[in-house]
Amino acid sequence: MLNDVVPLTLEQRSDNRGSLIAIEDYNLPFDIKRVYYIYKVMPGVSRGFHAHIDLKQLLIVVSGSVKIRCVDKHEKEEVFLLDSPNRALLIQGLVWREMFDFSDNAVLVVLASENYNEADYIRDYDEFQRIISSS
Ligand code: T46
Repeated sequence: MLNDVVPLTLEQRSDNRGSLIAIEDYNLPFDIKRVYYIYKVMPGVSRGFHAHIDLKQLLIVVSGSVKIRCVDKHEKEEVFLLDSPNRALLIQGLVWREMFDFSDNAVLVVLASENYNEADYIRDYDEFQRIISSS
């Protein structure tokens, strides 16, 4: 298991009309300050390639599928497949992430604990390694 990366199964309410999933802040280890979504990703394109200094996020693929490669502060690495709206990935520490293999209908929704702040990004892998080796 990686440090600070937790795959979650969300509770679905399904009946003969379909399914519904509700996410409320009491289900999360953070208050939601921002929501963004990524879609229409071109075939073969990868995104991410960064870590955050202080951000907690819940990633959910509400349509299609995406793979997410995470590297934790011990430089352990794992690839997670999000291929169902009831699967989510909680990322809450110094974790390098790369999203790839987006299916053509993929919609990745992200709930975040902080507003957008470019200064919170570590976009250089060498810098990420320096920070984790000194933390
Ligand atoms: C992450 C992964 C999963 C904004 O203006 N506001 C925002 O809230 C975000 C997230 C981005 N932007 C701007 C910054 C860039 O000009 O949108 C553009 C694309 O962002 P970026 O290249 O950072 O997108 P990804 O897909 O590489 O990474 C995003 C998040 O930035 C990141 O926090 O964890 O999704």
